[in-house]
Parts: sequence; structure tokens; C-alpha cells
Amino acid sequence: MFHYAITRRPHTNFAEGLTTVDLGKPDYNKMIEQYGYYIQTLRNLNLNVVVLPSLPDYPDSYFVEDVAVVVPELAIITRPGAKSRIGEVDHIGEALRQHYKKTPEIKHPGTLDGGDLFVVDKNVYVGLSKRTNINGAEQLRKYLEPFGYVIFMIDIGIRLHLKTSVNYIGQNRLLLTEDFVDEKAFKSFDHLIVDSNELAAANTLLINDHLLTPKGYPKTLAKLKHFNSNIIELDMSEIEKMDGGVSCLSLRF
Ligand code: CIR
Repeated sequence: MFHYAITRRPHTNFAEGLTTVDLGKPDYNKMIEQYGYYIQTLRNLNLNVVVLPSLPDYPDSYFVEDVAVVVPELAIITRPGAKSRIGEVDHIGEALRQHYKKTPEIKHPGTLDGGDLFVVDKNVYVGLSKRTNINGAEQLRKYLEPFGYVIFMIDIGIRLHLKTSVNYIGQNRLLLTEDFVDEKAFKSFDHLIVDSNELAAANTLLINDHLLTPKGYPKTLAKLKHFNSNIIELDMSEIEKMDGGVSCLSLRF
């Protein structure tokens, strides 16, 4: 059960952040409106939401999910794989220390983006990507194993993050893109496959008993409704232009 969320307000220069997609230039006012609605949604779900101030030096810093890994026992500060994002970690510790006594860090030469992992009970699925290397994943293992967590590493090739393509949606079920259905680490889950023309819908977020899913993906929405009637659609158009989705905008714990 999540009780808190940490988010960071996007700065007016957010469009200078990294992106690999060609969906056009995002609009700041629209972005702030979508971000505001996202926060309101978390509050409506009874989460206590912290809104950190925007960081003009780090246009991607509102993707707070990437700078920490939070589990009930501790919060691990990551070392993002994109050079332009490494300094973001200096600005997340204080907020985490309000809630956590232990906030160890991933150190050089390790890199790890929070978007590359999800946790189901005590199982931690970590994507090895351009952002997350084996050293980063091994450091994570060292921090989490004493608490009984088991780490599974999955090579995700050219995709941005593991959670770009695979997300846990409850009831032992993963929402995932077709290219991950044969992944050994995911064999014990039921699979809900995202249609090839709705790939962005894979980034759907389970918050307590609700699913937050991006707006505009009717086939995925219909499939999700079979398993959960508590679905909230969020317009993520501007965030998608910057390679982000619903999970990236918050740290939940
Ligand atoms: C980046 O390339 O780092 C950002 N523009 C997007 C990060 C998305 N984060 C996430 O999926 N957790």
C-alpha cells in the first residue's frame, strides 16, 4: 500500500530534456496542466504528495522515478545513466530522508535508472539498458539482498527503460509488449499484451487498487477493464513527447 508520492514540478525549459521520439515540441502550459492533473489524481487516491521545486539546470529532473529506488525498508539513490541527469541525485536525498533512515547510493562505475525496475513482493526485476549497467544492478542487489529481495536482470536491448515496455498491474499479471512475452524472468506471471500500435500504453501504473493509464489507447483500456474496473486515464501527450509516461513522474512508497 502506498501512502506517499514524491514528484518534481517541470521547469519551463523541460523541452530541452532528452528524447528519442519525434512527436513534436511539447507545450509548457499543457504540460503543467497534465502534471497538475496527475498530482490531483494521486491526492484523490489519498496519497500524501510532495511537490519538489523545479530544477532549471536539469530539464529532465521531473522524471523523479529515475533517481531513486524506494522499498519499505530503504531508499536507494541511483546514479542515472544519462550524463545530463547524474547531478539530479544531489536534489532528492533531503526529501527521502524525511521518510527513510537509510539512503545508500549507487556509485561509479555503476549506473541505474529507476525506470528500469519494478518490484513485486520481494522480487526485483531490473532492466539492463543504455541507462542501467550490470555494476549498477549488482550494487542494488548488495543493498536489497539483506532484506530478502531477489534480483532478476533482464537485457532490454535498445529500449529506453524496462518500464517503457513491462509493468506489473496486480493479480500476478504483467502488462507488456509482445517482444517480452518469452522472457524467462516473467514466466510465472500472466501476460496482458499491448497492441503494437499502442506501445506507450505499456507504461501503466498500479497505485494501491487503481490503475493509472495514458489516455488514447482504447485497445489496452478495454483489456485492462477485464481485470480492474478502477482505471484512471490521464492525458500524457506532452510527457510522451519527452519519452516519459505515468510511472516516471513520481516515487511511490
Ligand atoms: C530521459 O530520457 O531520461 C527522460 N527524457 C525520460 C525519462 C523517463 N523516465 C522513466 O521512464 N522512468
